[in-house]
Amino acid sequence: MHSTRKILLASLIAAGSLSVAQAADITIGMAEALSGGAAQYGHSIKNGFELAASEINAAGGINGNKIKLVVEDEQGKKEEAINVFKKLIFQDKVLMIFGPTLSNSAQAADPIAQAAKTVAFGTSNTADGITSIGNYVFRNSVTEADVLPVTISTAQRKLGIKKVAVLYGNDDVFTKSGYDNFKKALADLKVPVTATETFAKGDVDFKAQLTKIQSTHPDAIVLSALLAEGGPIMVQARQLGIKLPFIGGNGMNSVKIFDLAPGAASNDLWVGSPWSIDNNTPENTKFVAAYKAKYNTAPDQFSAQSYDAMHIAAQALKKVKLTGNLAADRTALRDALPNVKWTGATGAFEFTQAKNRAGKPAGYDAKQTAIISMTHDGKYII
Ligand code: 1QQ
Repeated sequence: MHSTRKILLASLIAAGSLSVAQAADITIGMAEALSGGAAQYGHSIKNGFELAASEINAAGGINGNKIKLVVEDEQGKKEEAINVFKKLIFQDKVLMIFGPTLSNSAQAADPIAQAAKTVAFGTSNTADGITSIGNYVFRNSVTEADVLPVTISTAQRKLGIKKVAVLYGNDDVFTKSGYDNFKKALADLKVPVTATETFAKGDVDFKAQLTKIQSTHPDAIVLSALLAEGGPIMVQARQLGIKLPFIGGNGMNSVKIFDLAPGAASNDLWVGSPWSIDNNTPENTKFVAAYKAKYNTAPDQFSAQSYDAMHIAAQALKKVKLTGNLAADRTALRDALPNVKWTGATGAFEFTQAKNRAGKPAGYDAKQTAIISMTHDGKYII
């Protein structure tokens, strides 16, 4: 009996209808920026995924199958994100992909996943329109459109700002979308803008823009930037004697700013956040303790969102009866994901359906009751 079964299994494998790897492991791709300027975010994101996967595997995996992560560095570049997505989808034959890190890369690479009917799940993509790409595109990152109006109204209340200057990167999908949403929030809340200045990826000298801003006497500088430029911008502002508060978006919501703009340079930076280390729910307390034990450093919102995303995917996977037919399994996972409800480190979570540009149902956005908090000199204020 035993040997007959073995022969049957062997012949099925030979016929290509069953693969040993699929029976034993659930292979998930992770495409994040692990080198270059955006690696400041990518490593936190990777840590969150790996922590959650190790917890899930230690608890027996998904219906007995272990999660296996295939990790790729997309370098924070859209061309590289496309390459890595192709490798994961067609060569590694992953069930789904987490990533990429930047919205700029997601806008380029997610259409590859959509065309291959493979889930692309972003945990840090906050620009408008990412999930409009299609119905295999998901994210649990709370968008700039959701967060920035709260950031501005909180800054009005706590800082008493009456007028602001705006500085943003005009060649990146995220920084541009952040600008659009800041502009709208400022108009809605009737906060006049004294000056609007721009910069580009890779710029290193921001003194001309900052000097112009300074001459218009704003109460704060609204900044839509990634850390690679946002750090030097804060340093140079302080060198010019500009002591104004900075109000940032998701790109500035990282403790890495305290390394890039050391000491007093990063004082008075205010951001809205979907997560706070000080939120002491049972789920977050467990996450923070497990993260510190594994990595010997504190988590940030990027690792909190990737940690939750892995658990969200695991909930969907538990509902999927894997058949070994990759195309069918990828689609079954896509169909299961929208129904997941999960309370994790970032709070209660569910998805809401996005629309594509023609107004038809497309991918899925986080519908999260965000904990809006603000970092200020390294401390969160809830
Ligand atoms: C985006 C972002 C960045 C800050 C991710 C690291 O929010 O590109 O959408």
